[in-house]
Amino acid sequence: MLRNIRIQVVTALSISVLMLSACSESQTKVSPEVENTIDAVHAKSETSNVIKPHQGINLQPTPVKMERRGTEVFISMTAQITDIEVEEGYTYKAWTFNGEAPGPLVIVNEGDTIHFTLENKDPAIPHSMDFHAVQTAPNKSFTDVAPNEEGTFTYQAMKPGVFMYHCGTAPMLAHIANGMHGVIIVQPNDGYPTDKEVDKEYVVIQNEWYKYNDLDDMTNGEPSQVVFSTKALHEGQANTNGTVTAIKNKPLLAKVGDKVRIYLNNVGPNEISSFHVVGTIFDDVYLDGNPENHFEGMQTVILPVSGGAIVEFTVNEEGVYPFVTHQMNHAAKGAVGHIKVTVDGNDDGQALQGN
Ligand SMILES: [Cu+2]
Repeated sequence: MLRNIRIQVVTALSISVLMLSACSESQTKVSPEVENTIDAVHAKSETSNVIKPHQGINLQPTPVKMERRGTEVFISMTAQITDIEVEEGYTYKAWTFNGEAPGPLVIVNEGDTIHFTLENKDPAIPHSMDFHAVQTAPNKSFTDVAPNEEGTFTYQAMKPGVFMYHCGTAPMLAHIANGMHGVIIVQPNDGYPTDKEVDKEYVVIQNEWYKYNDLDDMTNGEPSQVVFSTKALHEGQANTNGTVTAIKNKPLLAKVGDKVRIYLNNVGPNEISSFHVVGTIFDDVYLDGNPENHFEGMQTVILPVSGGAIVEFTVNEEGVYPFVTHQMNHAAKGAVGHIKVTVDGNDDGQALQGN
């Protein structure tokens, strides 16, 4: 038993060191060609590929408005142009919901009626909202809202889960890849069978970025960054954008012996995710976040684009547990985060290994 544990520890450490070195190499030892590309992309984002009406616009993030009256939920969000740091020193003039990319976390209950208002603060192009959490005719409920106008739509969230939302305006790929995506959680009325076992819970979202507003690269190219972000589910948790170092610099925290739950979604727009937490096996998994889709003992969970899951695992030993998409080329482009496990569950302030 002890021997097995030791093998697991050594394996976890060596894999994490490998990944950390791969990741830090991609961030610190950038070749001149890549540097030039980044400069070119950056320059482009400031000039040619920023459509004229967006030049000079950088709206501050706007809090989501949400009001509940029984099972009627009134949600107001904005479409707005806001600068998002994608990687240190590289800012992307993103098309966003509420000035975040991925957009703000939305949480409703199974059976709620959602009255959703989109305020389009973009002076130039229409935007829209497609909630995967609802069943409705898209040509009536997910329609475009014109620049400087508002649209209100009503639908019900009848199935529990961890769903993607995104702008559905054409060309949809450009709207999603430029930052208009996010997650809506529909909480099951009867909860999950493992609710009572869970000590800590977090939300993690994967997305990827391409050359600025370059539909050809978004269609035919490879992502320049693949990233994780986290959205605060409880007070005191970090709320980050899809930035290469976001979760690397702000690890998720847990205490020795905790069962950790992560609500996951991969908002793409193009690449699948193979979500794995180094040094653990998932005790419980709910694919798409539906309590009926209960799996046990999984090492890696595949998330199709727009797919969600809840993963739960127990951390029995103090240390740093990296999480990755196990598609290593994507981990090397940024999709690495960390869970720091300490005796008391607080950050001990020590630098993460390899940083
Ligand atoms: Cu849009």
